[in-house]
Formats: sequence, C-alpha cells, structure tokens
Amino acid sequence: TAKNLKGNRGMLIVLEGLDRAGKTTQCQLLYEKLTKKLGTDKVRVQKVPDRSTQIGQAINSYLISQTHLPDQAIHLLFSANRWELRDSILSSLAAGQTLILDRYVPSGVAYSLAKEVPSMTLEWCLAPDLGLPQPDVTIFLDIDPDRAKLQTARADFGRERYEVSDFQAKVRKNFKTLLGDGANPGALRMGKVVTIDACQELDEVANCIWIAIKDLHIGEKEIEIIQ
Ligand code: DGP
Ligand code: NA
Ligand code: NA
Repeated sequence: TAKNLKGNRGMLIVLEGLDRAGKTTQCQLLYEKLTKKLGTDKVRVQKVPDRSTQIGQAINSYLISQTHLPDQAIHLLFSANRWELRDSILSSLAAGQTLILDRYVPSGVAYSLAKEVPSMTLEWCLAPDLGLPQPDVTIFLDIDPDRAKLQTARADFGRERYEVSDFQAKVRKNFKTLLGDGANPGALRMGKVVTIDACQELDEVANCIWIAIKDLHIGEKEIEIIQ
C-alpha cells in the first residue's frame, strides 16, 4: 500500500458534501494519516473556495450576504477561484505531494444547479470548469441536511447564504446525480467516486475514507483534465 501511495506524482483527493457533513474534520484526519505514511511535506490540504485571494474575498462577501451578485456572476467567480488554484494543484502533484481538496468542481455544479435558474443548466454550470485537473478519487460524505444541522461542531451554522435546509436538500440530490448513487454512474467524471454515510461516528467515517484511498493505484498515470 505504501508503495502505491508513493507513485511518481501525488494523488488528487477530493472530499465533497453538504455544509456540516464533516468535510473539514475528515480532511484533517486524512491529512494526519497520510503524513504518517508519506511524510509531512508529502501531503497538503486546500480549502476550496480559497477565501484568501481577491476573488475569494468577493466570494466570502457574497456568502455572508455583504454583497449581492447575479447567480451567474457568483458561479463564475467560484470557478475562477478554482482556476486560480490550478497551478499550485499541478505543481504539488508533480512534486510528489498528495493534495486533499476540501470541495471542488462537484460543489460548483451542485450548489448552482440547486438555485433552479432555467438558463443555468448542468452543461452551463460545468463549462467554466472544463480543463481543470481531474481528481483521482472523490469522496462524497453523504448526510441528511436535518442531521447535519444538528451536528454540534459548528455553532455558526445557518449564518451563510446557502445554509438553509430546503436548499441543502436540493444540493444533496444534485451531488447524488452528479457523482452517482450506488449502481448509477454520475454525470461528472471525478475519478473513482465513493459515497460514505457521514452520519456514522467520526472514526468510522475516517476508516471508510482510508479504505477508499489506501489501495488506489496511480502508478505512472498522468493527471487527467476535466472534459
Ligand atoms: P465552505 O467554505 O466549504 O463552507 O463553502 C462555502 C459555501 O459555498 C458552502 O455553502 C458551499 C458553497 N460553495 C462551494 N463551492 C461552490 C461553488 O463552486 N459554487 C457555488 N454556487 N457554491 C459553492
Ligand atoms: Na459552509
Ligand atoms: Na470548503
């Protein structure tokens, strides 16, 4: 297993899910496990959106309802924020550093589609992200939005724009359509896709994630792009 994880390039791992599904905690736990195996300089976590850039700050203002933007404009800003990360994603992988992304393209499509703006079709939503690096594995932490709301980890839930149960239920449905649900393949190609029940205990979820990635063979395979 250690050998598989030590391929020529790093692995691109994406964790996805609703607000409060436990992504950030699980990214940290996975980071710790992987660093034990690979070394601290061989693993990195990146939050997406990255709120530290100028575009990220514009996204943050929108999310905390300090600014208003048309749905199309904010959609494109989220995508631009991922494009800003592209070079650092690729250079990490090339340097043999495994990268864990806390959200990525599936969030981009799932959240915008949930707004149900007729002109913002799946094709329209995905278009600006075409050409970005494609993950090796995408882990969907699936949780019922009402259960997520009850989780105590984040007392500030509900403060941001999308943190409303009805909206989250639509996002969840979109994630399932986009990433696949059991036997049904998803509409997006995001590498190996694994859905995990995020209502389980933290350690149980962490175990499931580990099982999903530990035997992944990337070998000599170059990173693909989303098309
Ligand atoms: P987070 O920092 O992980 O809490 O994400 C911020 C919020 O923005 C969260 O409600 C999910 C949502 N979000 C993340 N990425 C995108 C995106 O690309 N498009 C849209 N519309 N929403 C996104
Ligand atoms: Na959030
Ligand atoms: Na995030």
